[in-house]
Amino acid sequence: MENHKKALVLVDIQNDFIPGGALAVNRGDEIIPIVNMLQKKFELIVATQDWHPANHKSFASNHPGKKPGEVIDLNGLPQVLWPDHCIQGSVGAEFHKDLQKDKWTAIFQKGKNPEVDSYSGFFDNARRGDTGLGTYLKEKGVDQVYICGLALDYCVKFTALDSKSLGFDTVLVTDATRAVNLNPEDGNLSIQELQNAGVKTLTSDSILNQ
Ligand code: VGL
Ligand code: ZN
Repeated sequence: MENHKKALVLVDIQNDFIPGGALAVNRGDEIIPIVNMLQKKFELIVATQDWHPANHKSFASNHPGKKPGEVIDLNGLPQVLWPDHCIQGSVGAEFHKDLQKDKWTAIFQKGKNPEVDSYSGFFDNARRGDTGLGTYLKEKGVDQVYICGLALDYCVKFTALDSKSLGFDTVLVTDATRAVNLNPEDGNLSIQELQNAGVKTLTSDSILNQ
């Protein structure tokens, strides 16, 4: 086995992305027991948290006449409009109650600037704001980043792409994520896009059995 320093990054496993939540990801709850088992295999675990002010411009409600799912131009970037979700301090923004949290060493919040969305746990969508996650992992000597969470076609995908671009050997745990699938193939296309970018894909059983 190679001598890697590994980290597990848990992306946005928050109530609003779980069935019953404001931006529910179909079968998003199914990843919770898998993620909890995965956590037993890692010494370094961090989480990201979507954390929006109520006036965030990714919310359709802040654009009169617009509906969730429509795409607008937001300060020069295409922006999918979402239902209000993960509002700072709300129950929807809390991590799922069954998610094990005791081993986490840091939480990186994102999406705080109302003028730009932030799918990646590293940078905002304009790649200007930086959560500090990349510096944190480098300071810990991490070279291999395992990624799971919600949602595959948005925050998980962009977190994995940024991880790879920052030079981390990056692994997506394919059964520990679920997609929004605004278009039914978005999840599958995301996996292809990640593989094309050099992100590796593994299922949890291969990690749990090693
Ligand atoms: C997410 C849409 C909007 C995600 C966050 O966590 O994938 N998706 N905000
Ligand atoms: Zn969001």
